[in-house]
Amino acid sequence: MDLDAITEYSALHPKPSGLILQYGTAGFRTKAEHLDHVMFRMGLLAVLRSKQTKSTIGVMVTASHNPEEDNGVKLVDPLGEMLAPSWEEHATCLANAEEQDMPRVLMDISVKAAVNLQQDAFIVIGRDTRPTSEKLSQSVIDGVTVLEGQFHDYGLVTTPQLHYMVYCRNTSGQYGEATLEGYYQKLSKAFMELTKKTLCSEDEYRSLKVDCANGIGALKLKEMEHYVSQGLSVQLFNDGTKGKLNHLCGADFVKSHQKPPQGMEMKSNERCCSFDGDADRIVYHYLDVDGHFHLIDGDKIATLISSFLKELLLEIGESLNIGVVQTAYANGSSTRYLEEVMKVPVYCTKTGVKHLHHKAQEFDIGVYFEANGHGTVLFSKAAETKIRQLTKELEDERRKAAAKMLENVIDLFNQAAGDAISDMLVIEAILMLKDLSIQQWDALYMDLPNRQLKVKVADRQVISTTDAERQVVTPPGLQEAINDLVKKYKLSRAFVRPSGTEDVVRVYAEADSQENADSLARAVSLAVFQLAGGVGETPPG
Ligand code: G16
Repeated sequence: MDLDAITEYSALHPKPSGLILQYGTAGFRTKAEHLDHVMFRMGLLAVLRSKQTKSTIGVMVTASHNPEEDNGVKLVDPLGEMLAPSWEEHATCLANAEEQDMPRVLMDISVKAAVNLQQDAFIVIGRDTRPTSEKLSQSVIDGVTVLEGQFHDYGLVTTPQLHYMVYCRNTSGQYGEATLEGYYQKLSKAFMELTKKTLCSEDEYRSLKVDCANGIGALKLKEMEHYVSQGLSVQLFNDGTKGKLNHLCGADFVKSHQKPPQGMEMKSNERCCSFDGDADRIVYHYLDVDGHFHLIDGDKIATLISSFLKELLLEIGESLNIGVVQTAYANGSSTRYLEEVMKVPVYCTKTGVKHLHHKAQEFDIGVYFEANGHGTVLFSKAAETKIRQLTKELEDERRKAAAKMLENVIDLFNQAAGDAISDMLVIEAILMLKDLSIQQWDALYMDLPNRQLKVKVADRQVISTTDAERQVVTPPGLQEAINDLVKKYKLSRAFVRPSGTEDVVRVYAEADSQENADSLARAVSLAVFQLAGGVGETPPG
């Protein structure tokens, strides 16, 4: 390792002294102007990780659902999954080392992680459409090159597309071809195969309005459109030509405000969906004949998908185990429906797809979705092999057709990461195949009214939690206060947790009516403000 060169180049990407950042829920996220040194250092770290794993590592420059002024970076591990927890710690140490200490910290990491510095390294880089992303990804490249890593810059891609590229490269193309063309071909082939025999030829099932959050999803859907146009026509809104990224639109806005996105023409009963800024989340929505807005979030997506998968398995006559993984944000009605009506085991993990992904790997078929629309389905290697074998061996036509369908479903899901484009195609295929309208899907169960709020505190790390974030440990007294408030409402539940992507504490409440959910959320926000060092305006309570 050429420490002099590292020191020299690092000086071109200086760390603002005293700035401390944490590798959070989805990497580093903060105002873009504070991130140049982090990008350079993540370029360095990616090279070490690549040498250690003897694999291609991904670096994605994005702040996903955050405002346009923010940016962020996360590393993608060999099978397209999120960075291993021990390396998250290395990332935090390296990002926070003061300028003069940085080369030594880098050396320490390479010793601790037993990195063979002679090994070659290969890094793939992607970025979203934020105005700051191009320059920041150049800083990543600077970090990679000073450690003599090789790289390929994919430029503008969705986050899940970059995860896909990493997975493809590390499986020698077995998972797919590591190009955008390869991604579009793989998904569209599976989608067209799945839907070609659908009896429903009505136009209503074939067109979909997509709110692209003024982000990268719009560019990539435009590129993909012609591959699937015989099966689905998509009409794009908030495609980035006028509006600001994630502003009053996109999956995060729609889910947290429970409102239609601005800039989208919605007629009653039309099927609409929203992506987030880097197209790894999707939620569906529609207006009913009375003009009321209905949100179909990640919980209902998980329900639709798992019931379809269960039906297919029944038809094939295979008893592979299915598990659904959620977080504390999952609506109580969804968990009840999955467990009591569908008889599917449900597990709760901490927020962050890395936790859900990990849990979902324990099943033959692991369905994971956060309520915010971030999720996918994982098939174990054994399950995948079994299903592919059955498509060849089965003689009974119905069973064989069901096995083929399941094989296409495997290919249609992005098994490296939650992916709005891939999830959208799976959902559209299921709705076509089951001849379901969006209203029928929505009617599977009634969500409990809920509300999410944010509270500003001086230091959000004063809040620590346990029990998959459903209980507060510190500061003392806060959990007791929440318990007392929850007791005042029927069918109620509330929890708070520090965000890992924004400088806020998140508050979630649900209850028997919207008025009660709102009132409980406000009361809990006030308790957080009073007991956890709130700053700025006191919440109304
Ligand atoms: C990221 C994570 C998600 C998480 C969300 C909010 O989403 O990938 O798993 O639910 O942040 O996290 P927090 O509540 O900790 O701020 P995205 O779409 O922004 O990458």
